[in-house]
Amino acid sequence: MDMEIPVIDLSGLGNGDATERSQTLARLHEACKDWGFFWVENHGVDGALMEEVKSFVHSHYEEQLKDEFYASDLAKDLHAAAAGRPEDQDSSNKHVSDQAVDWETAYFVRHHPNSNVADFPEIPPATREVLDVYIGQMVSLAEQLAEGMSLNLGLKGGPNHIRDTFAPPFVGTKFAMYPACPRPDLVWGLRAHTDAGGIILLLQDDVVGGLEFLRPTGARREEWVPVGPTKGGRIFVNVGDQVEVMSGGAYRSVLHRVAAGTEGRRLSVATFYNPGADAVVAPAAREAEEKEPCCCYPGPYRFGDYLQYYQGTKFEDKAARFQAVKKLFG
Ligand SMILES: O=C(O)CCC(=O)C(=O)O
Repeated sequence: MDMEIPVIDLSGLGNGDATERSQTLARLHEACKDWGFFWVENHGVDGALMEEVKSFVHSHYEEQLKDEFYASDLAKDLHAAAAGRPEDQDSSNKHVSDQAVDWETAYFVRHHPNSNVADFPEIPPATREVLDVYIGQMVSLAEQLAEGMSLNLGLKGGPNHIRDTFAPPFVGTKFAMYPACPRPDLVWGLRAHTDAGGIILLLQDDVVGGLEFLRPTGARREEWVPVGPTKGGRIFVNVGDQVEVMSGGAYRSVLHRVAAGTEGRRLSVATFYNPGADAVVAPAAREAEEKEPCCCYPGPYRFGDYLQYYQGTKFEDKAARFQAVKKLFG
């Protein structure tokens, strides 16, 4: 089975050439159906703006987060284990690896429907303006992908089906750094999970990899696929649980994790284009089908209820979560 992560050139979606548009939509459909994650290029997000965001994340980490992170109990435990002090051997290994911890330092900025950037007074006004423009472009990209997915799935609400269901969407960004880790054998950068929401757009580090996705490779076999650092201003995309539910399983949210590494700090900037808290999500009817959509998925439910349940079960089995949500909320 092909292990090259798809790269989709999105210029074909809006350049007025009907053949290119249908080929690009077909590639998007294959990537969503067979992978659940893919790279996009010529995506309409300004490269210089992406660089400004990355440089903000690096300096914010150096100035605000790094010292505190390395002073944490987790960092002290791992440094002790790496130094191999006798009292830290074995028991400290278990101590660290048994804990529900991740070797990351992150903060979450909400943009829509209301911004919480005021909670981060250390982000200067000029950077806030950069972030606003950047997020505007990321939302346009997410909407373009949502339109393509709605069309490809033939959803009854037409090209705006996903967008209308999410409205007003929740948009937020997780700014994360995975600092250099002295004992990456003892801890994950981020434990394996699927994402709760809709469409996730990731700026990846230019140098340090670590993100891995689980992909079926044949009958009952699966393999972790390393994503690697970004190339040429590409953006990494994956679909969340709500897209899986709405598509009735045609598209799947895929389990992913981040490996900690000794190499050096790794940046990731994940923008989440999700349904609003009161949006009602359910398997969506298809234009071509008379029958009711698949009943093995939960829905209709309020996304806010799903999210609350997800927060306590993020690192647990997705199928069990879907069943529990079906029982609890419909
Ligand atoms: O750091 C990454 O590349 C992925 C982060 C992620 O999966 C998450 O925050 O949910």
